[in-house]
This record gives sequence, structure tokens and C-alpha cells, in this order.
Amino acid sequence: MKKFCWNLEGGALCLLQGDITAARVDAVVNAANSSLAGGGGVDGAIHRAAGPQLLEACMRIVAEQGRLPAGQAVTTPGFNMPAKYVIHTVGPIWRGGNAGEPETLRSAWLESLREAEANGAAVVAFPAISTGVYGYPVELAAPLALKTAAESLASMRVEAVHVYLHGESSWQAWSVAARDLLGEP
Ligand code: AR6
Repeated sequence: MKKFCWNLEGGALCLLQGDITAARVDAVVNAANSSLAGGGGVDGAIHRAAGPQLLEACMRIVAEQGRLPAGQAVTTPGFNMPAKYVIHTVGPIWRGGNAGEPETLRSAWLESLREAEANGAAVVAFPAISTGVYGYPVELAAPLALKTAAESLASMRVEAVHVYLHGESSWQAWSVAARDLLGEP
């Protein structure tokens, strides 16, 4: 498995190629939708790996507080996954870039990191939120997400962010963005 890490002020930022559901971390972030009812992509994979209790926990949250708006995050247990927690966030659907998509994507990353910190999670795994079904161009999403994570590590108790990338084109785009922003790993 490919892995590159940058040791930054306040923690480590790593890119990994692989399946996020197998990540041995404290918390896994899910690129969910507002209904929290599961779906395709990484959301479907996380629900399959965690087992049916994850959907039950998500449905309780929606019953109590309603649908999860884009840019926000909530936490459930990880159930059958190695990770203790799943942090569900909703990224923006790409509508051309002038509908607040960058602000919403930044908020999805930040609010997920805040949830991680609030739960005492030291190592957090993220997928490439919004860059699949939601259509956010990965060349734009990767630098924004990496900058948000790098800045947050400096001021938060989270010690490491592991970005799990699925597929070669995603890996390439994130590697280029990380080198541009952070230099050689
Ligand atoms: N591990 C890591 N990354 C993965 C995995 C995996 N097991 N599976 C897919 N990816 P997407 P979005 C990558 O579409 O764009 C769902 O139906 C994938 O290759 O999962 O935020 C939800 O319910 C891509 O690079 O999330 C929502 O309705 C990245 O994860 C909607 O899709 C994100 O792709 C959310 O769309």
C-alpha cells in the first residue's frame, strides 16, 4: 500500500492508497448524504463494514435532529469496523463552483475534525469527500481539503489526518496537490 506522510506543526498529514473501512484509526469520516441512510461509494462501503447497527444509529440521529445539512458532521460508533467512531459529514454537490461549494467543502472537513477532537480521536481517516458521486473536481477539492487539514492540525488536539484514496487518478491528483502545498514528503 502506498503511503506518504508530511510531519507538520501539530501533527502528521498522510496520503494512503486503500480501503478506508479497514483503517486502524480512532475515527473514520464518511462522505454521507443528508438523509444518513447510506448510499453508494464510500458511504455504502462503510455501512457494509460497520454492519446494520450503523444505519440504526444514523436513523436515531435523523429522528432527533433532522437531516444533516451539507458542511456539518455527526458522530456514531464504528460498530464492526476497526475504527472506534464514524464521523458522518455531507460534502457539497458540485454545481459549477459558484454555489458556495468551496466554503461547504471546507466546513465539512473542519466540522469533522471538530467532531474528532470532541471525541478524543487522535488519528482520523478521511475519504476524498465530494469528489465521487457529488462531482467536485478533485484538482480543486484536494488543495482546499489539504490546506484545511494542515491548518487545523496546528491548533487542534487531533494528531494525524490520514487521507484514504481509492484508485490511481485520485492518488495522483492528491499527491500533486500535497507536494505543491507541503513540499516533498
Ligand atoms: N475507501 C476509500 N475511498 C473510497 C472507497 C473506500 N472504500 N469507496 C469509494 N471511495 P463518493 P461523494 C472514494 O461518491 O462524492 C454516496 O452515495 C471514491 O473513489 O463515495 O461525497 C453518498 O450516500 C471517491 O474518490 O462520495 C452520497 O449520496 C471518494 O471516495 C454521495 O455518494 C468519494 O466518493 C456522496 O458523494
